[in-house]
Amino acid sequence: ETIKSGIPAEVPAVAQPLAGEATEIASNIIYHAQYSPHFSPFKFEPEQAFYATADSVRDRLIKQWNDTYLHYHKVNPKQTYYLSMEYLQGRALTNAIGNLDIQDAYSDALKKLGHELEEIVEQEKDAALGNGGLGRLASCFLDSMATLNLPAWGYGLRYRYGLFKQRISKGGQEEIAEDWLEKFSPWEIVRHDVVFPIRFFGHVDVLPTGSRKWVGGEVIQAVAYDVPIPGYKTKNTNSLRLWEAKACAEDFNLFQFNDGQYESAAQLHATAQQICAVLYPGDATESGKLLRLKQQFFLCSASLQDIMFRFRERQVGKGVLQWSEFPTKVAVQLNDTHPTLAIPELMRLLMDEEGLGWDDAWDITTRTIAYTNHTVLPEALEKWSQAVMWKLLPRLMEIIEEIDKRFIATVQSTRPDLETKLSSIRILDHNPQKPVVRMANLCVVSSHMVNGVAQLHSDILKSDLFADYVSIWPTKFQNKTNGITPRRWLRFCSPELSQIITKWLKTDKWVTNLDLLTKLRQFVDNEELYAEWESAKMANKQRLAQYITQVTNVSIDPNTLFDIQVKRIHEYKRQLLNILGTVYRYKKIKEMSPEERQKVTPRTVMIGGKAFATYTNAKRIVKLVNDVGAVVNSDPEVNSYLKVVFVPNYNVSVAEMLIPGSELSQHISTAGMEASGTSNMKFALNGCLIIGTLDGANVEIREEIGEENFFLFGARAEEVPRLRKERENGLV
Ligand code: GPQ
Repeated sequence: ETIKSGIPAEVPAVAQPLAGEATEIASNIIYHAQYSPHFSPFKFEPEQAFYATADSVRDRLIKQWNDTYLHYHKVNPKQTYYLSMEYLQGRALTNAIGNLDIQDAYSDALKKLGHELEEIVEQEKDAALGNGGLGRLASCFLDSMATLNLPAWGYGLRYRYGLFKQRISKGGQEEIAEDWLEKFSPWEIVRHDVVFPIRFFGHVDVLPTGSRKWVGGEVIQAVAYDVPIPGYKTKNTNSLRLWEAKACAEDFNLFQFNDGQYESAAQLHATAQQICAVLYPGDATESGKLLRLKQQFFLCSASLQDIMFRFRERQVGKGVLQWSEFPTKVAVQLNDTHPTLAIPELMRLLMDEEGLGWDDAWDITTRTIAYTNHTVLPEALEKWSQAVMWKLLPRLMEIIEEIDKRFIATVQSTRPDLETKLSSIRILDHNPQKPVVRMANLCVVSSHMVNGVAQLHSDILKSDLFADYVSIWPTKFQNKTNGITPRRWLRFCSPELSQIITKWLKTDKWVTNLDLLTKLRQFVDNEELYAEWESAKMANKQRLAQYITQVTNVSIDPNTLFDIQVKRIHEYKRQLLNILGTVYRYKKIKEMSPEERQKVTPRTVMIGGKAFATYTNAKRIVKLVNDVGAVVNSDPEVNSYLKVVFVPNYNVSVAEMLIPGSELSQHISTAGMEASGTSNMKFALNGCLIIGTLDGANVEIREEIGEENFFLFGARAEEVPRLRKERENGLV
């Protein structure tokens, strides 16, 4: 009735005969457009169509997700929990219907409702709850673990404002708050039934039994928001559980409120709201540092309480609760040191809440926790002020002190040769200027496994950063080279190329097994394949050129070579080297005769990425790229041979457009500094050539694709210290 009376003519009545599954989907979309209470039911423009479509996909996800939960509840397997302060999920609609394998039916259903799927997916905002590689890795792992049918959940924080939106003005980069929840996210399920208390501040009481208890301070509630993570062509649907902070109703002081003291009446509510307000709050101030530490503990405490709750739930009916079984059912992986507090928090929960002794709790904790290191840059290794930790987390600090004390005692009794190294390998750094806790040291001492993220990086960890620990625990350190999901980064972002690969391999199994791509080698001389490949690349380049023109106002010729460097702006990643090289190229072209210019391969240089808001040099580089672009692009002598654009607001969705249209990509960090890099893998997967240094995963990619397909340059990691010294001493 509502449809007949109110909805504009372009929405067909549901009764229209539609074909098969598409019919059902279309009715379901219409149902959501009418009965989901987000919008007026009288409009069905792309925005409403997106939310209604997402709601209908969500129904399917929830079904699978519930079935998966029940299945694992019954089977009770060992489950993996990935703890990460960052998830760079991007958009979810294409991924969800692709993984559910219902793309064609949705596309048909939307067509019948007067919309194109390609247009509808563009309505979705990116969920950017991360900064860069580390956050995107977490999201890729979630997709891959679900696809591999692993019981694996992610835990994170539900930031209100994720990574900022980058706007480019005359002065360079401007940061604007990105409100990804402005309307709402159709993918999350708020779990009013999953709530845990999180304590901050307060003090430690010693009970008559001698056991200790953290009391007082402020208690904030962690509420779970679940995001279903579907695997590709499987029913397995895992959870990304994001915590949101809120205060209890009891903490609202009605008396004060009625007395007109509105702010103090809702004090704790305001404090709670700050916790998940922003991803990576600026930590230049003391209050900023405190807030960041609060976020980290909030994630760790809520996640561990939840994991222990589930362990208990699944042990019910299986006799006496055996905490010693915990590590056979639970693996907790720390995504860098940001969730390190999971270590002392697990100790605390086992001892103070479950009544275990130190030795049992320590055994369980170390067998449960493993740590991934993502950097060797000293400025990126987390250190927290002991004073701040004592104030905010007094019981955890006691436990950390005890871990430190016991570690020192063990080293002194078993490894007297390490006496001189003790001050650097112990956890607490008592330097009088600023006593700190070294989080990486706490992780290494308390984990059963430590890994780096590419072979070279893991080797450097062993030979350098963690060398002394290797002599204590020779088998603790290993390598796990990063990876990417081939679904998002090839199958869905380049349907054109995917179709060609599937056609020539006569199977689409490569989507879950990339090794099969080597079988394309048998067609290495096949002209027909080349022609198809080229036309797919051209289609992607045209789409990209159109996008770049739209966001920069610079016209782009898709027949030029697309030379791309996109990643966070950082001095070690050397965007500066790229842009100086481009200036050199510009000057060379300028000096050429018209005949010489005919021989130049016309090129479009694209550089994109966000600079951390307070990182001055990175922001200068952004401005420089933009300024160089302004000169080059307006020079009529050169601009048909060279154009330079800064791609604004680089994010997951922009990457999905750039990477399929790339022909040459730059991964030119100083060797030894980029732990792995992961966009290099995405470019290579899309048939893009790489110019790069022997750094991070470049080394392994080069081995895989062949030296002849890799433009290698620059010093090797082991040469860098000498070269640096020579230059510092003015020898070169
Ligand atoms: N990475 Cl420590 C981040 O993106 N953020 C961080 O805070 C740290 C590392 C990156 C690293 O720079 C890349 O080389 C890796 O490929 C990526 O983590 C994932 O391991």
